[in-house]
Amino acid sequence: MLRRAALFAPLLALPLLAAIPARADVPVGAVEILSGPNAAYGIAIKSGLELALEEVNKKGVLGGQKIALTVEDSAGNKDQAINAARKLIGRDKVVTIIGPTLSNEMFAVGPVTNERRIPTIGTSTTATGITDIGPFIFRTSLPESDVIPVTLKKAQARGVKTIALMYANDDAFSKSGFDVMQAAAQKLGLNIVAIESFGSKDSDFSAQLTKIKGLKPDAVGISALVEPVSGVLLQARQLGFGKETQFIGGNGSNSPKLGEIAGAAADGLIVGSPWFIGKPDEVNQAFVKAFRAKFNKDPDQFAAQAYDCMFIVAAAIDRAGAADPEKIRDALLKTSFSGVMGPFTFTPGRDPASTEGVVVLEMQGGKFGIAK
Ligand code: 1QQ
Repeated sequence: MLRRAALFAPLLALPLLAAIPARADVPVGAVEILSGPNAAYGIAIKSGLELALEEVNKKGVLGGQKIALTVEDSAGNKDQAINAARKLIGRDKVVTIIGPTLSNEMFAVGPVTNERRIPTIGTSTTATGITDIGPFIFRTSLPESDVIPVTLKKAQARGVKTIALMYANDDAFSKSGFDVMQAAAQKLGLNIVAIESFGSKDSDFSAQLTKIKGLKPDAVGISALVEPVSGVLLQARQLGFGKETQFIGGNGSNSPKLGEIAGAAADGLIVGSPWFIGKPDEVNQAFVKAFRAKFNKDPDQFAAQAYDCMFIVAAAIDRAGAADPEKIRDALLKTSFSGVMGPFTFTPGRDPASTEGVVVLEMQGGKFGIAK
């Protein structure tokens, strides 16, 4: 009996231990597109977040607490995105939300999460006006207004003088990207010969493309998400657009999905990007290696941006000193981070401060390389 009691002696210490509150996880949410036609974006983002989280949780935050990440699927749908955010706030008590994926969704979700005073950070939202939604809305993605002018400059350097613009008129990112393309083209003195729009779910672009073909522009700029951009390119090739036409995309085109859907039809398309897989610095190369090992495929821009964001959030929680959304918001503003995207700080308006490092990529054989 005595020996037995000795064995259980450590249990006597338990009531004492129980008096110390358990170190609860810090709940963080993400609203991303995991199903439907735009799932490639959200799945890349989720992968980037999860890879970073493994590293973050080795040390934890706030002296050893783990971040518990819950990713909800928005399916690219505004109402579903709002419901997802409400669930994350109400059920999971998240202290920060990453996402949603599309600007279109952020314009719906942002007002809700801003009102609930939950810091909400887009990692892929590039439309004009995202952070104007309110003081709790941040983004780590470079807006199209910082990227498109660089892309058009590249096209001009390649000899482009005339351009036709096409855009999806039912998506906030696509419309905003078009406005930016138009303004940037005008600023560079390019001659805009045609402006044509379509719906994101359209599959027939022949009327618009036939009209544009007759005008023989040097370039065609397309502001849309990856499925319609792919559809436009496939049909353009059928209608006889060849290498003489410089196709130009926006952030929606900067996905390997473009090569998967459009194949050789996407060859030659150029797009500006804040990140490139071949970035030689050690941090990026380690990220690419770890991503390949975990997911058995290459990361894309969306994964890279999400990867950095998770570290930015973890550091902000630490600086906040508590799992408190208000304090995390203030701490986010003091972000000073260097990740796979390079050095990162927020402007007082909660946009990325540095526009350095934009590279122009060109699609060739289903892969993006540096445009020459
Ligand atoms: C936006 C975008 C999309 C291409 C993200 C996937 O840039 O909606 O703002």
